[in-house]
Amino acid sequence: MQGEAQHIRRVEGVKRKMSTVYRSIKELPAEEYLAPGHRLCAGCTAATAIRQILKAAGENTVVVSATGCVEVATSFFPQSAWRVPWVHIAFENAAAVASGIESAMKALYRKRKTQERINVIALGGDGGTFDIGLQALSGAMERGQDFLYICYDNEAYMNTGIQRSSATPCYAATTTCPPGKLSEGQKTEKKDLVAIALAHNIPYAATACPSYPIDLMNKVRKGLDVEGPALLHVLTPCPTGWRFDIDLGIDIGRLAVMTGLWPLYEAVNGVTRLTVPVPRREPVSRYLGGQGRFKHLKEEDVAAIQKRSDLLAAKFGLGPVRS
Ligand SMILES: Cc1ncc(C[n+]2csc(CCOP(=O)(O)OP(=O)(O)O)c2C)c(N)n1
Ligand code: SF4
Ligand SMILES: [Mg+2]
Repeated sequence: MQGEAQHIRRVEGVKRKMSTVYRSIKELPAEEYLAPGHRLCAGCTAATAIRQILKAAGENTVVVSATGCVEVATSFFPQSAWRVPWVHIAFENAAAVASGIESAMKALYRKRKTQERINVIALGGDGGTFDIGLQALSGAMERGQDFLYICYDNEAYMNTGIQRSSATPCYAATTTCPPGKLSEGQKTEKKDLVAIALAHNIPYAATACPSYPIDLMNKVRKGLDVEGPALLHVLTPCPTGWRFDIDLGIDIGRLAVMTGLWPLYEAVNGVTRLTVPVPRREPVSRYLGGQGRFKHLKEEDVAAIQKRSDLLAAKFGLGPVRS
């Protein structure tokens, strides 16, 4: 009952303001807030995701960045690729620092020392979110901080050499779960980050992928416009760690969605809705076969992953597998 009461309180606090809704690529802002010349790998879809996120957020935005590929490769001293105010903090405290900024701005506004209402975005990789940053994120969501937390998920600790995280999917090879005689790669299932966020009764949480830019950017707008905490979980295929050709990242992201392994959905005030329909699923073998990290899989491993897609399809209302 206490949880329900808290949820109702949050829902009543949701801003009534309508978000900007982008319908086509032509409507997207031309401004670029991630400068070229950063040092992310060629073909890195995390870079594509950050471009899309910043376009949707606009210039009135502060980004708080946990360490990881995006942070180290965009802030090589004395340069920075960020054209919005940007703070680098430690691995574990992105949500805590974002909370401080949001509270300080709120206090300045209340005391009439500023008229500015800024977007506060905390950004972390899967290691910085699923593992080491989860406590700070949980605290910020529980306190009801008005910010958007974005996890860009390349499914391992890429920046330090492709070590597994609790977002690495079952059976994937990383340097700390290499396949061999005694191992078939990652042994555990990926945590459900959106479910964890929703267990905090937050008003908005969603999945996204830069292969679907309009969907991603509309979700950024909604996450920023809602009052209270919002979370966006973005799958960002990584050519270096997943071992595929650098021109294939967007296709791999599309296949993650079209195989049903990465359903695109949003939960608004506790009501979940699929945002990109999948009337016919592709078999998961198409997604797995394009990536070196799955090349050791046996037939039964692929079947187990197909089963996972079937469960997700039943949960989110995706179509049957294309024959
Ligand atoms: C407390 C702490 N432990 C370890 C590190 C080293 N470290 C820096 S980035 C990183 C990996 C980050 O992984 P993830 O959050 O998934 O981001 P990615 O590199 O994959 O983009 C690690 C382990 C650190 N900076 N601080
Ligand atoms: S290792 Fe992967 S996530 Fe990191 S910069 Fe390279 S492609 Fe991007
Ligand atoms: Mg990572």
